Parts: sequence; C-alpha cells; structure tokens
Amino acid sequence: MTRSRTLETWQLRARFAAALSAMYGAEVPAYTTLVDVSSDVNRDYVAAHPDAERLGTLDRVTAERHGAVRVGTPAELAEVADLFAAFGMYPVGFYDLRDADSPVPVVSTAFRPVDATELARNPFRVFTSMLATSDPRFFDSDLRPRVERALADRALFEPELIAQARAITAAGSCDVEDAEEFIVRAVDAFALSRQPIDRSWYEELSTVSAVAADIAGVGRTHINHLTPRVLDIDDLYVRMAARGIAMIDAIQGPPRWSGPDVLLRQTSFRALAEPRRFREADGRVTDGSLRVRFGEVEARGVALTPAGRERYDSAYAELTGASDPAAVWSRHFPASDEELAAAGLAYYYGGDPAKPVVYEDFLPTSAAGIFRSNLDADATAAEVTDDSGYSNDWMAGAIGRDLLDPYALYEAAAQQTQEISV
Ligand code: OOG
Ligand code: NI
Repeated sequence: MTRSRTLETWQLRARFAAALSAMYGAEVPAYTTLVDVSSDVNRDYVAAHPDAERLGTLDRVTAERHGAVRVGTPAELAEVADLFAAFGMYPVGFYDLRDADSPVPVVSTAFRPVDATELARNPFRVFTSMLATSDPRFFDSDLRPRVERALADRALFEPELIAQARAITAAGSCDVEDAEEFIVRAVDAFALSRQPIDRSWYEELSTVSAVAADIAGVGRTHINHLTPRVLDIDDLYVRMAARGIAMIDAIQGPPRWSGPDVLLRQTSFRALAEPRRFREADGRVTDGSLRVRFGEVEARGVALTPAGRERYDSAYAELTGASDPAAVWSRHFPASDEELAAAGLAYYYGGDPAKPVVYEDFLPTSAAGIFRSNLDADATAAEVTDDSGYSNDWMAGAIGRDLLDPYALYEAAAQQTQEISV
C-alpha cells in the first residue's frame, strides 16, 4: 500500500477535533463521562429506531463535536480565522449576544465546514466570540483603554503557527510529516493556561461580566467546552443525572414532543472548580480555583427556512412559564416532516421529507442561556447608547472574510437530491 504524502484539510480537521477532544478529556474528566454516555445513548437509540440515521449516521453523530472559544480583539479573531481556514472551517453567521435577555458582552460567529461533502467527512465547528470592548454599555472610558492595553500585550498564537496555517490554506493540504506538529501546536493554543492570574484585575473585570474576566483577565484563550451530539437528549439528561452529574435545570430549545426535531436542543453541566494560580497585590503567587470550563451536549434537527425560523421564534417566546410546552409547540409546528416540507418551513434534500437537511449552526437564545448557566451573575449594562458599530459587516471587515449566510448554505444543500455520504 502506498501512503499518501499529504493530508487534505478535512483530514487535518478530523485529527484536530480528535486531538482537542483527547486534551479536553484529560483535563476535564466529566467531559469523558459525557462522551461515554452520549455514545451509549446513540447506540441504544439506533438499535431501537429503524429510521434513526436520517439525521446523520451513527459514525458521524458519534464523532461529532462543537467547541467554543472566546477572544479579545479583532486581530485575535482574524488569527483564529486564519488558523481554522487551514482545517477547512469558515465563518458562518453573525450572533449578537449583547441583545439577549441576559446580555453577554460579545459578538460571535461559528467556524465550520460549509459544503455537504466536507460536513459529511467531518463536521467539527467552533463557536467563536469576541469581547465587545467598544460597547460603552459594558466598558466605560476608564476601563476600556485598560482592557485594550491588556489584550494588546498578549499573543494567543505563535507566529509560526499562523504562518503554517496560511501556507496550508494556500496549498490546500499539508505534508504528513508536518501535520502532527501543526496539530499539537494548534491544540496547545487552546489548552488552559497555567500562568498566574492577576487577582485584582480578574476581579475588577468580573464585576462587569464573568465573560470579560474569562477573556481579558487571563493571558491566553482556551476551549471552554466541547459538545458531543446525541440522538436522544432527554435520555442523555436522565442518564447523566443517574451518574450523579448535575445538569442545568432545562434543555434549551424546543421541548420534547412527538413531532420532528427542529434546529437544536442543548443542555449542559456547570463548570467545575479547577485549580488555578493567582498573583496577589503584594506579588505573592497563591493557589485558588476558577470555574470556567463546562460540559454541554446537543441534539440536532432539521434546518428551518426563514419562515420556519419566524415560527420557531414565536413558539419559543411562548414557552417561558408554559405548563405544557409540548402543547405550545404543537400549536405552532406541524407534526410531520411532510407537513413541514409542504408548508416551506424546513429544508429537505430535493424537497423529499424523508431526507432532512440537518441544522449545522447555533441559536442566539440557547447560546446566551449556555453562557448564563455558567455565570453567577449577569453582566451589568449601563444605560448609554451603543455606538460600537458591531455588525455582520463590521466583523467581516475585521477578519477580512465574508461571514457566510447560513440560509444560502441550506438552500444550496436542499437543491441537491441526496445527502452526501463519504
Ligand atoms: C459559547 C456559548 C455558545 C452554544 O452551544 O450555543 C455555544 C461560549 O460559552 O463561549 O457554544
Ligand atoms: Ni456550545
């Protein structure tokens, strides 16, 4: 057998996702439990449901993960974009979590493979948030320059790593001999830093928002969760509780009901305290702990059209406090894929309701809920006008790349008659 001398970007992506998962599992043992339980749930679900793999094969679903990272500046976000491009992951969509019910001072995009073949090969994606330091509701004229100086003084990535990523992107592949080191360095950039944390700075930022402290109060970034996908999230929830892992109160997204699953349902367990070192005001280094890395799991359903999404948003708004969420849901959504397809509410390959196009993106309300589940207090926002100008176009300009429109991608997928399998 001849061994190919280069690896394509999707092979790098698959290796990167697996290596991140190994690192995270070694550092956050509860994640390993979550992955084990997820695999059990998926195996049992496929055994009991003949059509289970319509939303993805057991192999794809079991390998599937998303991660989340948070950075501080447009320049850092641009470097993340260059790094992820080497793995065939491109920015899709713009999420403004400052608008959420409990605002988070970040703007975000998701880096992911975009075409059906690439998604089928490996769908790894990373929700990536940037601290909104220009928004005066969170950062006043005293704090903002100090945050920006702290961020300007750090480097998240070695210059060689980004240079290598750009070279791989340009070539579309990487020599086998170079791949391992590239991936080791990339994974290392997202491991938890062991550097002492300036306690008073971290605490000052925490009064604005725990997310601001997590981003700008430390010298590095880190993967703050890695999320496996399951075919039955209700079953997962029960099994995790039975193992003594306390999940947040609710599953975010649509309720459990008898009709088709749409978009995304997610749940998480709260970050566990991890030992960290602190630098005190008098220069001493002390031991302490922080809770920043958590566990999350998700179930994915069919992607909704803009009309379907409007339906989703009104149904979702009615769920708060509802005594029978499934009944609320059934007033808004038809109970079968045939009806969803006929009403133009969801995407299906070739319009065939037996072949759903799976939702590959995120939801701002769930994302804000996920952030929030790990915060002890909400961000404090001052009553001043936001003149930061953050928007989809702003972010595209800041990273020098278009943010792809998720609807255009689903539309293109639905034009194909068949889900790609590889
Ligand atoms: C990102 C939260 C968003 C999701 O699954 O909606 C997210 C973060 O905590 O940085 O990952
Ligand atoms: Ni997540």
